[in-house]
Amino acid sequence: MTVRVGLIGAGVMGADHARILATAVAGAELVAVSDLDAARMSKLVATCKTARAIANPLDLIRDPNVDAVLVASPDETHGALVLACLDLEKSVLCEKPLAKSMQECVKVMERENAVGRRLVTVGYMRRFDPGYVEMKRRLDEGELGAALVMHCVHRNVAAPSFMTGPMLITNSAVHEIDIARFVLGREVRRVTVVTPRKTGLSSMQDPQIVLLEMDNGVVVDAEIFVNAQYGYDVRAELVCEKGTITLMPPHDVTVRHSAQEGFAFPSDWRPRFAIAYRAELQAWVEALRSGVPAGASAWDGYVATAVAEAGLKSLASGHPTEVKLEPRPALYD
Ligand code: ISE
Repeated sequence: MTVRVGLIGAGVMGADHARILATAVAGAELVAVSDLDAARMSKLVATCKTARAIANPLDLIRDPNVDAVLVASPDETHGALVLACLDLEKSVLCEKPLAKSMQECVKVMERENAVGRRLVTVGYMRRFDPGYVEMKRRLDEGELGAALVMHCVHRNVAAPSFMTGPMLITNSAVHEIDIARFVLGREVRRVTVVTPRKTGLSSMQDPQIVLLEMDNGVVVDAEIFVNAQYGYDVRAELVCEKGTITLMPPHDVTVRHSAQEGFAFPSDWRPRFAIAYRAELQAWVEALRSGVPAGASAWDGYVATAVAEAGLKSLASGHPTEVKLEPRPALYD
């Protein structure tokens, strides 16, 4: 059976998902695209022979020819669209973050629990990146002993115009929060956001250092710098009792020329996480066919947003902030 996918959002990520679905994922077909920007929607539909335009996203969700929905619209629209999918018991892969507040994430979990089966996947694609997967595997293998510290770097070339200081946490650092939970298998108990000297190339507080204290004492430090200029650069090093695990730089070759040695950085996350995005979409399609969920759940989406909200409080107050989580519903065990 081919899964007929409806896509909401024809922006940067929506267009990339459409391209990956059309060229690199087996068992799925993009049948509909929705975007409030009619020109953008038509442009994407024109590149994809199998899809038609449906202006209203709720009509797309209701369309009987749409089996499953991919949400890649602006962050603040995610929660309502996921809830609309759950009302019709349709599976949905929602780009991060799951919703704009913890309360809205709780509503999503309540609605999914009322249905009684996992229908929501959150697009924390780093869980499918071979480097992070291997980091987790080597830690779990136990040879390096316990994890102690995780150092993370998250640098973008330049922030889009809609980005604000708090969005460094809710839109960018959420990836570090999710991947730290994934690799370490622990929850975050306290968050502290430290604000270094600001770059003069932007008016927002950039960079920010997000410190996560995990419930087993591991400390994660993540530098989030979204106007770093030189390239898209994501790094991670896990310091364990008997050694370290470091992500490899994401390039195939190093070039020596004119008395220099070097490699090119990608300009954004799409090439850097190309393998992860493809694997995430393929796993989602396979999960739809098999009924066995894969990837980040609504619970994971809720926790990332809850930790980010604690981070926002810390950013505002300058103090460490405790993370308080709801009990985890059995559906996510
Ligand atoms: C963007 O929305 C992403 O999800 C990227 O992975 C991240 O690196 C970037 O900072 C975000 O703005």
